[in-house]
Amino acid sequence: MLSWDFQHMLRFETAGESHGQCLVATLAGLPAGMPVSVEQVNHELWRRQQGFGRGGRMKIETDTVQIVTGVRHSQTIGAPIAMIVENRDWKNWTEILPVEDYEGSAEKRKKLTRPRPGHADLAGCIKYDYLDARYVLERASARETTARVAVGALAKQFLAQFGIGILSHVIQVGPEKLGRAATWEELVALSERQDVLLGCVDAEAEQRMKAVVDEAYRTGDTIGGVFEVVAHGLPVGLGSHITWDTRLDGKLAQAIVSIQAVKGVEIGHAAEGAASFGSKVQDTIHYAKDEKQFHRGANRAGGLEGGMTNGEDLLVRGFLKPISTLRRPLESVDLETREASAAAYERSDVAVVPAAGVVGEAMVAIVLAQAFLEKFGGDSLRETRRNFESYQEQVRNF
Ligand code: EPS
Repeated sequence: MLSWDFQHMLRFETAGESHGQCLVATLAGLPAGMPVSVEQVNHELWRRQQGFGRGGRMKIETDTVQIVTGVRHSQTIGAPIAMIVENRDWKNWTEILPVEDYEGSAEKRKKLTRPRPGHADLAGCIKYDYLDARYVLERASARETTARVAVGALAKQFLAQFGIGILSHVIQVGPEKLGRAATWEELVALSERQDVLLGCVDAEAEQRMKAVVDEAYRTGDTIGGVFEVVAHGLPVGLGSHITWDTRLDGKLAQAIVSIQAVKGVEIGHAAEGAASFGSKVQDTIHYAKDEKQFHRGANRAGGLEGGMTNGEDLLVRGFLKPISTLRRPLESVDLETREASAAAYERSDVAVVPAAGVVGEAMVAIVLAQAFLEKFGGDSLRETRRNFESYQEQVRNF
């Protein structure tokens, strides 16, 4: 069976454990001649590390990419791109998680035998037949999202060639909500902020959100929330209504829900729409004869109709459950003794909503770059551009 990714011109894969030597990503299918900025990749990696609520690990790591293949003289050459991000923490784990086993390694292991409710620990142990969740949690960890963000940063650079931008913001932490829409300009300003705090465009709402994270810190708990990814400047017609697996909304949903701790996805104002009458939900259609352009009365659909982009901003939300590693652990069972036992505690984050938003941007960028290349193709960026411009002319003359 072909994996979903194999149907695509643009394919990526990640490898790496949370406390292993490094994270690795490969990306195949970007056209040749695309300018690549390593600095911009590193900036995205930096953004993913920010936010109030992150744990001690982020003080150890300063994620920096090494692009080792597929880019020469700051341009893609059409060959697969391989990237490495080193784990600085690895130096503390060389004896705990060695590649080659050694005499006496058993005493050095950091076994995790009390699975954390909500984590991959228990199901992973049963499935892979371990009594130690270490190997499961090492790969299940959201550390893996570093590699996704590196891939997404290249997808973003590709889309930027066509005037498409992708950003995110936090619209809810625990029960505290932003409660209004954000403009693209606000998102740009937010993305340039050095002090990310909770990644919310509204200072007052952000303080309310911070109070919730403070409470989680105080009580040894964790807290989730909602991020919104916005893609701006999209052409009409990425994705298609013709078959279930070409619908872009389905692909975006998979991409977002595949992010660690994300349990739900919303396109546009889906939840509100389900509770309203159709007359209050659909975005009315208008036409400016002078500009020869269609426009819409609102964007509650989140830029997608019939599984296709409709030219409005794409709005995709990810719903994060609270992190499953709690300082005040929940009830669990020891895998070795089968006795009731408090779940294991490992150093962890308390809230990660802004960071998850940056990962969401990366996943949306990858899906959009895939859809874009499916529609316009091209072995070189020049060829992709020619195809894109010819289609844009068709749209202008429609
Ligand atoms: C994570 C546990 C923490 C997080 C980690 C995800 O790592 P550690 O066990 O090393 O403290 O910080 O996230 C990252 C390392 C990262 O880069 O986002 C987990 O168990 O999922």
